[in-house]
Amino acid sequence: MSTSTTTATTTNNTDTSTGTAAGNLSLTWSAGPSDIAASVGSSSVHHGDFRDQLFSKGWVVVPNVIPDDRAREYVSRAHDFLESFNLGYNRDDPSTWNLSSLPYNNKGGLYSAYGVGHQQFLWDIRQEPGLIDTFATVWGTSELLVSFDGINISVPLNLQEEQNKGLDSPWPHVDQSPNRRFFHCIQGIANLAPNGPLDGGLMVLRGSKELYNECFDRFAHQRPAEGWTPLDSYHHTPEMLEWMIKEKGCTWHKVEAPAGSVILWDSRTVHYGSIPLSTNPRVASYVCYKPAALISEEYREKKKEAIDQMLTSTHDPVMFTCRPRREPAPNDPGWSVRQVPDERPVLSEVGRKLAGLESY
Ligand SMILES: O=C(O)CCC(=O)C(=O)O
Repeated sequence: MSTSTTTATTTNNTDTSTGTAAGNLSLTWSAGPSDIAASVGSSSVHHGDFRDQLFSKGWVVVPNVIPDDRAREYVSRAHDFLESFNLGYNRDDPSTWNLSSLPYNNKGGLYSAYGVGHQQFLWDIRQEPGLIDTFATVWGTSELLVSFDGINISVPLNLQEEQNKGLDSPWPHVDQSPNRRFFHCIQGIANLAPNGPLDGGLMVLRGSKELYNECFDRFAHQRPAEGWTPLDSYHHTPEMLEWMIKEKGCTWHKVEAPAGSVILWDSRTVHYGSIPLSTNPRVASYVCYKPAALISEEYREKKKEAIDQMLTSTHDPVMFTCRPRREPAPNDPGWSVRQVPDERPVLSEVGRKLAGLESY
């Protein structure tokens, strides 16, 4: 795969409104970072590889990125993580597969608490050469920074319990502020266990990326008085979804992926993670890499602080928020067990550069 270095171009591709600080989050929006992205994601350039589908349809599965034996090992270490809380979960005993035996998660298997983003096994996944190469191909540079994202370990639970708690409800969203009307980010899932049609996994709304700008123009009347959120996360209203599906012909698609593959998607593609309808646990870690040249000094410092404090972050590695260490939630039996990884992760030289601790 090509890992050549691209020089950033500086056209004036600015956001459509200025980001304001939301709560204690300060978002720096400058034209620079968007410019590099805008020069990369064009669907009119033919690459002859996975990028053609990624940039045209908005998602793609790239197989054989992580060797099988290591994918299996990561699955096992994910279950080690769940079992290490000693709340009753046992990977080999389906009678223990229930919410009360598991540490706190949301959407039926999404872990971001406990500083999980800095568990050694998640750092080992991020340092996988095949993953780095794949994102280097996307961006045209191997000088990348990586997110401190969490992991999805969706153990099939009692479906009735999941329905009662609303865990089976779709949560269609994009991970991009409606203010950014251009290609900005490619998200990734390192898919560690085989993922078939009934397994929990990524659902994408086919055709939604192309409608990204039109949707927010068409539904401008739904723009809140204070403006669209500056955060890179927007959950679509039922009217928007109905318009995309009924009027524009978009259809939901379950992305199937072999173990050791990476699923990539453009953050403008409407998506959500579905719970398993099979008996197979889903193990998938969220990974996102962007060129190191895109980060500001402010965010480079924030990366160092996040590592120092073992905080898990949102997906964009150069413009992110950290999930604060919080007070225990009522349904958080793991909180008193652990709030950060019991050991600090050991990073290779490559890992330290990806983390932003060392410069390229
Ligand atoms: O778990 C999934 O498949 C979806 C994850 C997701 O929505 C996200 O990372 O933004």
